[in-house]
Amino acid sequence: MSEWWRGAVTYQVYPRSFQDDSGDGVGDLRGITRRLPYLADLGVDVVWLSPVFASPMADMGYDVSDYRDIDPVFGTLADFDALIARAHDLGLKVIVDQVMSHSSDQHPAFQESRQSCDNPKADWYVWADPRPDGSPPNNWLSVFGGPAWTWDARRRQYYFHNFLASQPDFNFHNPNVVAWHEETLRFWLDRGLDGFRFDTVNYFYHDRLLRDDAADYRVKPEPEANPYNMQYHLFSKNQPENLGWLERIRRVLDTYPDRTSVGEVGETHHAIAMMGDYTAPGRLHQCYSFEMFGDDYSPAFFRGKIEEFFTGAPKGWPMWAFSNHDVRRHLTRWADYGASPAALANQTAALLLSFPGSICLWQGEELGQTDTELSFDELTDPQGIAFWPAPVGRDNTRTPMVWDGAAHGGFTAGTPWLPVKAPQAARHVAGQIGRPDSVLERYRAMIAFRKANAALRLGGCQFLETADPVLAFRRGTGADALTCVFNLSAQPVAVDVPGLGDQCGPLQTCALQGEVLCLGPNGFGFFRAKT
Ligand code: GLO
Repeated sequence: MSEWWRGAVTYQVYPRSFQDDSGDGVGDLRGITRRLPYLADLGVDVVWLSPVFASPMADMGYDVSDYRDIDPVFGTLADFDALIARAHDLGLKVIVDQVMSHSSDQHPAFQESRQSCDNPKADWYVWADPRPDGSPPNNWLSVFGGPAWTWDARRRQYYFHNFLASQPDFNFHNPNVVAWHEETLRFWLDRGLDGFRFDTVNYFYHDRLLRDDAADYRVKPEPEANPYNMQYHLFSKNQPENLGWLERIRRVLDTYPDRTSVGEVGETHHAIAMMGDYTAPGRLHQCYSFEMFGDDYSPAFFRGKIEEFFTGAPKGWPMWAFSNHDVRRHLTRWADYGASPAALANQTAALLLSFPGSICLWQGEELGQTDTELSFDELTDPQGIAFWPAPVGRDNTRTPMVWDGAAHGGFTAGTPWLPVKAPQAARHVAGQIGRPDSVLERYRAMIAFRKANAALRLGGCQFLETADPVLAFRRGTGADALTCVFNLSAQPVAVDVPGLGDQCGPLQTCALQGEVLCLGPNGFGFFRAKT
């Protein structure tokens, strides 16, 4: 079994927004297939597709109504097979989001389950009687607002949903549910898929006793925009039974050669420890979380997260990302730390792509994209609408990929489902390709540099003691070792880093004068250690 995924670079495609070939304003599989050479040229190893399965799209595909078919808006199973074949021809792997914790309420299993308390699917979802006063069985809340329980008049019971009421949670305590999900995995693996990104891997199981979540773990005393963040989720998720299910998933994957898995840990309190636990030997290959999606851009922050992971889980494997389809783009979040958007984009490319673990890029970050400003009327995301005007940013980051200077950035010949606006429209692929100083070409150079250096992909990571705002670490050992130094601020800084060695790598924005390294605003450099 090859471990090709260790240290690899994944590129997340949001199918609705990547390339529309049909002209209906929504991206599709044929559009993605047409653009695969762009991704192969960029040098990434893996393409991760956000969900493409049949769905009423209440949560843009994270609400699946048929786990074994493609939604017509994206194409057909034949289009999917063609995408995989083309990707493999180009040397790219493909993984797809699997949203197994919950389905759509339109899924036939839920439709059957809600009919009565004794039908064959009655126990496939989480049903519970009301309390004597008619209220929900406990205090569990939904991530998307309101209680996590919705009343069903026919069954005269509540059903549980961690997300929308139209996303009922499966009951993983039922072995038939687990076995059925395993069959779905085999269905896609048999088609040649290289693995999965598993949505919300800490949400599969719930406490059978339905005990109340706690309110004693508040980070801030004042109310949050989302009351979900005012609870500590001891019982609605994060159950120990999750681990056994991850081990079963791994056993399925291991019956196929060279597959991988990435688990998304959706947790605010102990996400790093959970990533380690969930990637212990025999469990998932890699885990991903929201840990680097906040506002902090300090040396202590990055050092703290990376050290915490590898100290706690020397045998685990993280996947790091700075942005995705659920959060504001990092060039928007960290704008205050950038001398200019381009300087910050170049630095964040170099920083992320020199981290130990695997790396995930979010579509458009290689163009230096920022969030699109949208009015309330333009929003489509239920979370963004529920918590307006809190900066949730899911629509703002999901606007279409910008390919050229044509209408709608060349994304569609129709009317795009989310608008392409200035200044994002100007940062198009066609205008950056072949221009060595563009953000796109710097990403390409940095991806190639990581690929060419085993120290960056697979080497250990030792942090050097440098003062703020400098972050410095050594990757790998011996003659291959590289020292990576970053000035995480918009002001120039000089720093004394003994024994740096020779400058190397494609993206230097610093000068070495004796032992003193002069780093420009957002400057950084790579050095080959002297042996
Ligand atoms: C993050 C997912 C998110 C979905 C949610 C429900 O957690 O990527 O987009 O809305 O998980 O499936």
